Amino acid sequence: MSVKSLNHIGIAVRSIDEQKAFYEDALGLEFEGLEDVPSQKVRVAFFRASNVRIELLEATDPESAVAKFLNKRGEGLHHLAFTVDDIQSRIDEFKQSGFRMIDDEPRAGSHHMQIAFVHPKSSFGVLTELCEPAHVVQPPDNE
Ligand code: CMX
Repeated sequence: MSVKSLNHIGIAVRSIDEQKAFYEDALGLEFEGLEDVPSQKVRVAFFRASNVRIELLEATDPESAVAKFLNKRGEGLHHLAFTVDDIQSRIDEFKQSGFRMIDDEPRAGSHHMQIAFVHPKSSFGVLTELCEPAHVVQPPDNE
């Protein structure tokens, strides 16, 4: 069981608009765009820092995980996301090793990725996301 790389760092924010200039202008990171992720009830903004993305998470529903987090803990670091291959097998391995998964099966995340979370109580206070990027299907040579 091993992850491939750090994919992104999730940060819970009350307003993407208020924080965008900090990441884009003050830190000078490349702004990659905005995306709604209905399955997670969030709107996300992406900034590229070399091989890692910073993902700002804004709640789109007061009952969402991010809204609850903001109410309880305020703005700040929300999760670390690691790239994996074959996410279902990784989920099963984490469970077999005794870790508590929030998701027994992958869900749809941003950038067409399949994602699953390890419960922060099981991963020593750090909400940990496994994500498997969408695989681009190459057309046959003769198309
Ligand atoms: N990091 C660390 N600890 C966290 C946490 C986080 N992001 N979110 C909650 N916790 C802690 C809480 O503080 C609480 O601890 P205490 O009992 O010591 O106070 C404990 O976890 C349980 O939290 P809770 O408030 O009782 O439970 P919630 O209903 O808020 O659920 C969690 C917490 C992690 C299960 C839920 O947020 C979840 O399912 N998260 C996964 C999905 C998600 O976060 N989606 C948003 C990102 C989407 C994306 O990246 O696309």
